Amino acid sequence: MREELQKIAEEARERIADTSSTTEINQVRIELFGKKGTITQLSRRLKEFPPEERPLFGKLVNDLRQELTGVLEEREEAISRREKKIRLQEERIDVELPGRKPRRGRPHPLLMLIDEITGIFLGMGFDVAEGPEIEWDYYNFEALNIPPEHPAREMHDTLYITEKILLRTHTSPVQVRTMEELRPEPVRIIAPGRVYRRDALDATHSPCFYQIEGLAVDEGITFGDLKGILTVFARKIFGKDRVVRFRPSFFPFTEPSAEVDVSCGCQGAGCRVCKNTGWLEILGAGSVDPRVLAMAGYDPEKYSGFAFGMGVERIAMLRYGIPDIRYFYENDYRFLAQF
Ligand code: 2NL
Repeated sequence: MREELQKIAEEARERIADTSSTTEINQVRIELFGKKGTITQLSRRLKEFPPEERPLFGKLVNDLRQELTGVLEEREEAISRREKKIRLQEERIDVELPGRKPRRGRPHPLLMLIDEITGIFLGMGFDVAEGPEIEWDYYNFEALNIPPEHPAREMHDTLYITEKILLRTHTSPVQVRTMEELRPEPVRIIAPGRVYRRDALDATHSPCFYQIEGLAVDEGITFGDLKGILTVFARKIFGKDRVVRFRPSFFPFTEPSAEVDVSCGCQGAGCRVCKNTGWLEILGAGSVDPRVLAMAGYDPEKYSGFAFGMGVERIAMLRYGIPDIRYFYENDYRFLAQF
C-alpha cells in the first residue's frame, strides 16, 4: 500500500513539475483534487480497509494531499511570477526612444491667396472691410439695384433664413454698409469673405466659397482707373508678362460692366486650363451704377466709382491648374503641402 501511494505521489510531483502555464496548473489541480481526481478517489477507498488499518491509511492520504497541495501552490506561484515578468517585458516602453515629430500646421492655400491679394490692394491704397455673413435682403440685393422678382436673385440661388434675412451671396453688402458709414468721404476698400449659394457641390461649384470684392468711390473716378488697378492686380497674381482684356458684360449694380480676362500662361499655344482659348476669365467689374451710389447716400452727379468681384477658389484653380474645387475642402495633406 505504501508503495502504491509512493508511486502515485511520485507521478503527481512529476506532473506538477512539468507544467509551464496557469492553464496547465489548473488542469493538474482537477486531475488530482477534482471529483474524479486521483487523490479524491484514494480517500474513497478507505472502507476497503479493515477498521484497524483505516486511521493509518487516512493519515497517509491526508499527508499526501497536504504535500501535493503545497507543491502545486508553489509551482503555481512560480509560473504566475514568470508570466507577469514576461508580460511586463512585452509592455515595456522605451522612454529614451526619440519622439515622433508632429507635422507643423500651415495656413490653408485659400487663406494664403486671400492674404496675397489683400496685400496687393493694400499696396494700392485700399483698406480691408468686413461684415456679417447673415445679411438683410436689403444690403444683399435691394441696395445693389436688384429689386424683388429681379432674375438676378435666381441667378444667385440664394439661401434664405427668413423672407428678409439670408446668407450673403456676395460680399457687396459689406461695401454698401461701408459706403453708408463713410459718406460723404471717399471709399477705397476690398471686402474678402465667405459667401453662400444654393448650389450642389461639383467640380466648379460649392455652396460656400470665398469672394473678394473691391470698391472705390470718389469725385472723378473713371473706368480707366479700374482698368489700371485690375491690370496691376492681374500681373502681380499671374505674372508681369500677362495682358488683360475687358469684355462687355452686365451686372445690375454696375454700368458699364465688364468681364475681365488675363492671358493664359500657355501664350495661346492651347492648354487644358484655358481650354485652348488663350484667356482666363478672372473677375467681373464695372462703374458703380448711379442708382447704387444714390441709395448709399452719395450724390451721383458729384461722385462716381468702380467695383469688381472675384471668386478666390476660381483664381487659385486658374493660377495653379487645379481641376476640381473640392480639393480645397478635403484637407488631404498631400494636396495642402504643395502650397
Ligand atoms: C463677379 C462679379 C462684381 C461688383 C461685383 C459691386 C459692389 C458694389 C457696387 C457695385 Cl457695393 N458693384 N460689386 C461689381 C461688379 C462685379 O462681381 O463675377 N464676381 C464673382
